[in-house]
Amino acid sequence: MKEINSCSFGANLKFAVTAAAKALPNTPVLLRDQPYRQLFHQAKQLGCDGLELHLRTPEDAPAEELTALEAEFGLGISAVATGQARGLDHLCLIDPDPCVRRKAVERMRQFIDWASAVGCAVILGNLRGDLPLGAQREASRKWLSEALDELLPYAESRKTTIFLEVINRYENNYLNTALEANQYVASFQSGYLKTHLDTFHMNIEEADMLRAIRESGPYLGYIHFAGNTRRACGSGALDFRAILGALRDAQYSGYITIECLPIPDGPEAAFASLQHIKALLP
Ligand code: LER
Ligand code: MN
Repeated sequence: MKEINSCSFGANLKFAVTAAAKALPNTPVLLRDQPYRQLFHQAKQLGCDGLELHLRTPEDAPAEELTALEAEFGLGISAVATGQARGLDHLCLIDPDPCVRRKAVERMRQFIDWASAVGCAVILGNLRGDLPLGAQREASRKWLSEALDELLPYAESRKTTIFLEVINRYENNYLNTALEANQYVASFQSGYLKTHLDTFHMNIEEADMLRAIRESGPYLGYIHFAGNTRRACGSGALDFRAILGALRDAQYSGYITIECLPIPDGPEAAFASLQHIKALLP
């Protein structure tokens, strides 16, 4: 395992912000409702290394246009977030209707193709759906595993990683802790499935957030930062110096993506968050 000392830890980290040309209301998307060029411009002005794009479908963002913008602005796309496919198209990988499950898998394949073209990862969060009560509960778990059994070789063939986001119980009713997600990720034995943590969700679910981050080390692919109230980092009770220390201990070297609510507005919340976090870097 490669060694990361405190100096190279800070230097290796990259920062991104959440962005969408069409954002859903009340979602933690900071740069929103503008053409892609303007989203890139704003991310650059904020001093980011990249942005995380939230899409309903890859058809809404031609890959050639986005790769050209990445080159022009010298920014990366950290990941594509897929939750809009559930929110707007009601797709779900464990829907009782096999046609809906098939459409959800196909949408994930399209996202993988798109991510492979622009050089980013694919986030699997709300698209995994909620487990029902009763008899279909175990079948639903199996459907998620079957979907991943199909998607992971495809992702591997496209050299594209899937980030499984750990979400709090009020938004998704399973895979709510880092330990559950890490064990689930490990069961697939694929280098293309990684755990994705989010400080807002962890603050609700983890008895010891710092320990959970440290113990996620080998599985951790990605992390969202927000304050405990989901407002800007530094505005609440979370100790981001300690969180950065835990990420260093976990030998994390990926993106830190700011995903908080756009309060008072997106660029201001992003700026305050980045300023707070960067000042704490070793
Ligand atoms: C998405 O990254 C997330 O954290 C969810 O809470 C959004 O619904
Ligand atoms: Mn998140």
